[in-house]
Amino acid sequence: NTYDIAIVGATGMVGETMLSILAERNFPVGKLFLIAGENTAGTRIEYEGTYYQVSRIEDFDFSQVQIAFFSAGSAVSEEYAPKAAMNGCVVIDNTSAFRNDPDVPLVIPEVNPHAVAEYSTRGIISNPNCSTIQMLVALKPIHDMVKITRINVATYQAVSGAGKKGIKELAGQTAKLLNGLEAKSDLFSKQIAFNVLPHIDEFEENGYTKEEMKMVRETQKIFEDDEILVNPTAVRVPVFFGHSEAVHIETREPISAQVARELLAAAPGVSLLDERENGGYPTPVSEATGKDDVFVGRIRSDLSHANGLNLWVVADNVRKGAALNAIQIAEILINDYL
Ligand code: 2RA
Repeated sequence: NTYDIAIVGATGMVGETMLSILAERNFPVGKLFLIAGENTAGTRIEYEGTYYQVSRIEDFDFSQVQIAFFSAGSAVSEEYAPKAAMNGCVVIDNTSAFRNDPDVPLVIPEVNPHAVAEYSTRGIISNPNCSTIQMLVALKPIHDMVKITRINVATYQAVSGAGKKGIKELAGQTAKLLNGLEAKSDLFSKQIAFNVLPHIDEFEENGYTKEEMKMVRETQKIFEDDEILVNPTAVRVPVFFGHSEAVHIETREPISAQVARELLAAAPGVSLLDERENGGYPTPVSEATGKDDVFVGRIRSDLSHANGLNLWVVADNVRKGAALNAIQIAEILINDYL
């Protein structure tokens, strides 16, 4: 069995990564259609030895495909994903457009694979935000054992989360500054090179940013637990690939660092690097970039709280944070439902 696939946003960071992961995992691709906005339509892209012309979404008939991956921004998903689903294909959407829709499953294969069963309600499955995915892959085994009641998290997010433009801005500013030239900011609100910005996406009424509120809302939906309290601060840092997170949890039952370490060592999709010595912890550059796993280290009891535990969680935000997770959802879909 092969499956005819469309990738919307094929020339973007996530689209390109999805193509390479589809090949890496020998996904049974039948016909492949690459779709992008008008500014990159017409590009030719090679996949498994064949060249494909990127076409414009306005001209595309989604009844030609069984699965359509969307990663071209929320506006494109809002406009075209329902139409694509009406044409009989299953949409796996990487944007935030439908994540809070009760009729749209929000899936992390290592955490709530059963939720894929709801795909046919709207014909859309949402991929969670990258910062939510890596956090919940790490927290799932602990939550299952001792129930997490509260999560405090500070994120350190790579500029690739803002796409190719984010990478370009960090590289450009760094080069300019190292040559004693002025560095201006276009994409980010302030200089990102040699700096950190406590602001990702827009501000909401309550003073949190949309990026932070994604982690609150998505955690409650994916864990199917409206009581779990989440208190995020999302920060942009001058790193190209790989989001890091300082996670501080409170659990209903106490759990020791040692038990947490054992749980995580056996957890699907997790690589443990937790040695109390030089280099005994994961970083975006040395471990996560280009890899599929979520890396966890710095596990220690919270010295300020009886039922508290701290962990450091790092993952490639473009792979597990978006492209890989979406393809793992598609694998569940074709193995169990289509
Ligand atoms: C970011 N998570 O890092 C958001 C969207 N990818 O910018």
